[in-house]
Amino acid sequence: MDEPTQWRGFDLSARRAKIERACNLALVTSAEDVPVIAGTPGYFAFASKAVPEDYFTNPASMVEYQARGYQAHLARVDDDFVPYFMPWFGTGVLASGFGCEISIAPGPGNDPAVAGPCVKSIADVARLRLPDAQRDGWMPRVLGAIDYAVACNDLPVGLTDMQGPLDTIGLMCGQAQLYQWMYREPAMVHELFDIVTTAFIEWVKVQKQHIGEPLDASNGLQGVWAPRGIGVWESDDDLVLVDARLYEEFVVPCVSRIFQAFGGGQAHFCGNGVHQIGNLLKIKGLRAVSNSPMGNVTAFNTLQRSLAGRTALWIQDSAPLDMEGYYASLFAQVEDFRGIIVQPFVLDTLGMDRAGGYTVVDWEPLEAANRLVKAVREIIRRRLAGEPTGSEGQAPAKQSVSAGKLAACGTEVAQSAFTPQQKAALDDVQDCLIDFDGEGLKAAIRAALKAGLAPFTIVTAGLAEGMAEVGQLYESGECFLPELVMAGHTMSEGMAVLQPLLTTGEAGQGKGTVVIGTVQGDLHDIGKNIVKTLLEAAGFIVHDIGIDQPPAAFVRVAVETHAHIVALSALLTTTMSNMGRVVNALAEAGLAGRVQVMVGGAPISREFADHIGAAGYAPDAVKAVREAERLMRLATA
Ligand code: B1M
Repeated sequence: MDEPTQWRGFDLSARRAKIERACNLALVTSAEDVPVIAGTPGYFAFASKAVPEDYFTNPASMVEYQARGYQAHLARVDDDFVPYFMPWFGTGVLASGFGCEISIAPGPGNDPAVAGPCVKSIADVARLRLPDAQRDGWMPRVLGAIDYAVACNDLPVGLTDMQGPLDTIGLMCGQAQLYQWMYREPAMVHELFDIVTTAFIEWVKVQKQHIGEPLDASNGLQGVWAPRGIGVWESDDDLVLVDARLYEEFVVPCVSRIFQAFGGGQAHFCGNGVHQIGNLLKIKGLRAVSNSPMGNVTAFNTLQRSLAGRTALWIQDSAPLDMEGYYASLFAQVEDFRGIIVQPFVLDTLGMDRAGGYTVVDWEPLEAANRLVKAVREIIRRRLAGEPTGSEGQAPAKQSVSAGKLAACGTEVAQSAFTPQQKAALDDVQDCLIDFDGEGLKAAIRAALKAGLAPFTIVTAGLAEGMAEVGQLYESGECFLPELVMAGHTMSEGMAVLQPLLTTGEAGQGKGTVVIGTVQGDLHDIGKNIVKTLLEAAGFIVHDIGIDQPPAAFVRVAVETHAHIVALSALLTTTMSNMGRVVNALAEAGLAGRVQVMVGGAPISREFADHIGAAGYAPDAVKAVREAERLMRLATA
């Protein structure tokens, strides 16, 4: 690759040399050695103000928009950014090649994403074929944009968004389904990982052919120019959701294959992945980790110390509101700055608060970027000089796992009320649930019935206690989403035996009809699906209306199903306000008071729920069941 030494009069070689030294883990002796790359509104539509309407349909529009932005950035921001054209078509391009539909919410500030799974059964897996990049899904759009940029613009061209095998398969199957298959159909899941990994590698090769770049280097990986030896990146966000054993078995070999095909690579994830550090270090060809600590300083410190001197670490948060305070606390314990690249995204409309959440900002991004670069360099300078960073005495940032423990849910039943035989039967019920042994659970429930226990007692003192134990393990970080999904699924199998035996009075306790969905503009559904699984497992009738749902859809299904509760999920700060619109629409339809609204999702808080007039709120799926039960008690009081 013949790399230009300058672009539109801006020097690129000094910037590249600095990034290369960091990626090669060169010693850091001055703050100037640490690359700081402040991605001002680069390629996302999310939280951007001025993305043109035809951004995703007209390659010229996308290329010109980015080129204008980078030129303004280079003229005003004193950082280490190396510009390149990012053919950005959202996070679902590879999944779309396998048949997933892509959806894009109307209006500015929205990026394309997968609208729903395309692999719904084991038979669908057998039918999967390697995508043809010239024909399938959104791949031709990416190639069209690359071809246009290569032919008609002077920007170097990089790779599109590269969701890795775990994320892509999660999008193709739906994470809840994938996690069950990991336990129940491991051979088939291995096949899936194999075909998606092959497709991933082929897809990168095709892009590189069109770009004209070597396999083992790149003009751009997620905002960063990459030197020889780092030819690819993969987004591995879902690693925070799964436990280390599943990740090692299914994912590590595939990412190793990918990185080895391109000389080495960068793995990206948002959030706390401390439990996967051992696995990350087992990935062959891992040259860099890109992580958004999202406010979790404790997890960042563990990650940083474990990677120091072994791989580069690109720190990729959304720009924090309190730039000085955030980076002071993030770097307060860093002893070794080798390999660190500070690479925040400075969005037009949103910044990160101290807890890692997002809030609306009113800053001029280029000015904010300069402030950020200055703050980061000053803090690193102080650390290297052994001076205080200024974070001393600040409240500790978010801890890695919630310290709160769940009280056992369900009706308290005095253990002494049971005979030894009944006690043993209930223990069996709990053990089978915790072992995800559906058949064993059904047998244990039958044994418990034979021992004279009432069906409702088996639910509360057996299943619910077992579920509470899994919930505690989840909350303390000892088990992860796949285990929560499996426990919920196993509980549903047990409930199928008990359901017909529950008398109306018993069944009425804590049960009801729920309409659940993700609000308009939001395509995240992993959390919503877990909440649904656990509500069903607890005996609620749940109507799932899916993702990106307008207020009218919630109202219509609530009326049709005589729902007691409408449950709303949102993961984006930009879509939270759509929850309030559902509350208003229900009131306009005359359902206020008759239907309780419950809200949840990472950016949602009790205060926000109160603010929009939602009666219920839960921070996680385990507590969502208890909150739904509380709302039912309110409704029947
Ligand atoms: Co997105 N994403 N994402 N993403 N994504 C986040 C949420 C983000 C925090 C990442 C980041 O910036 N660091 C950020 C949101 C920032 C903000 O606005 N606050 C973000 C962004 C910006 C985006 C895009 C805009 C990126 C882009 O394309 N520019 C884009 C938006 C697409 C769209 O929605 N229109 C996007 C896309 C995606 C993927 C498609 C790639 C994928 C979603 C796949 C899917 O859902 N099928 C994805 C993922 C996976 C994430 C992260 C990595 C994980 C989210 C998740 O599923 N967590 C996330 C970063 C992170 O958190 N590490 C990120 C696990 C899940 C179990 O937790 O959903 O919180 P959660 O659910 C919990 C509780 O919140 C609660 O219970 C659940 C279980 O305990 N809960 C409820 C949830 N709903 C509830 C309802 C209730 C009660 C409790 O009552 C009704």
